[in-house]
Amino acid sequence: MPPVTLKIDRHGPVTLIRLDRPKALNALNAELLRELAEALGEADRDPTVRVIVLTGSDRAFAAGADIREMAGMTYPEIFRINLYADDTGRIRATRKPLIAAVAGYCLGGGCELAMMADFIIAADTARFGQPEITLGVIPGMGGTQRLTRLIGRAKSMEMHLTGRLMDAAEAERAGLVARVVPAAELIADALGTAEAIAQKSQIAVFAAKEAVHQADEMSLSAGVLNERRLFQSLFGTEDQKEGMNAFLEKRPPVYRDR
Ligand code: DAK
Repeated sequence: MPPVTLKIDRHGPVTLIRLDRPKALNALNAELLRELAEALGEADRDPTVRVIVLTGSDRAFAAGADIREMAGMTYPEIFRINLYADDTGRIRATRKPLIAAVAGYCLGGGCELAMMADFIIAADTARFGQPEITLGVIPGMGGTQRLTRLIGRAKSMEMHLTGRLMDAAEAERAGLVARVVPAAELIADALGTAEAIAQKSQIAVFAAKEAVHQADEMSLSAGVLNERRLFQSLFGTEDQKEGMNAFLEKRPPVYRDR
């Protein structure tokens, strides 16, 4: 069954997934998160896909989790069904590089979803926030943790306590996004970035992604040791020989993911 909340296109080695609930500004409901987890799992399993770009519309990447879906739930119910937890775990476990290309509103669960990607490229129209406090709740998909790690405690705390939004320029200064581009160029820029990653050795790409994410989980010394072991392990690949020999021979490398 094709997804009803997503639009999925292929651009060579890149899968472009668009959140597609326009009437609700792409609010994330259980169906969307399940379909997204499945689409990312399929892209991960497909050997012809090398990088994934996740985007929304010009108006909203996603304006949060679906307030309509949650509003009437009780604590026993939301606890028992563990709402959204399995699917966000599957989304977070995506092994291939995942770029969030964000335009317009990127709020609440939408901001949390964007932060689950490996990095964010923002249009100059993007607005980020964790406004859950204005609804009498707090984030529940990692917002208090990931935003704090990305932009530091002072700014994260201010955003969580006031619910204020941050524009793209501030998000770039604060370290939430890798780059800001004109809105009209967002998808082309994200696809170009994805294409550049797709040309690299996939083994080195997996190692780099794993090592960077470990920075959130490990002490500095354990993280540096882990990085060194990953670095050393890459000398067991043909791609390391190809990459270094190609440099010395002044030619572009041809990686075979071996
Ligand atoms: N949920 C449901 N519908 C939404 C929505 C949302 N988050 N955001 C917008 N919509 C709907 C609006 O209700 C409206 O629908 P109709 O009235 O036309 O039927 C339509 O999208 C267009 O929105 P507006 O008419 O409001 O458009 P405006 O341009 O005037 O305003 C806005 C845009 C983004 C400023 C405004 O829509 C807004 O403030 N939206 C809510 C933003 C928000 O508070 N987001 C945080 C949601 S709470 C969990 C983990 C995490 C979470 C929950 C559970 N578990 C682990 C269980 C996360 C929670 C959240 O994200």
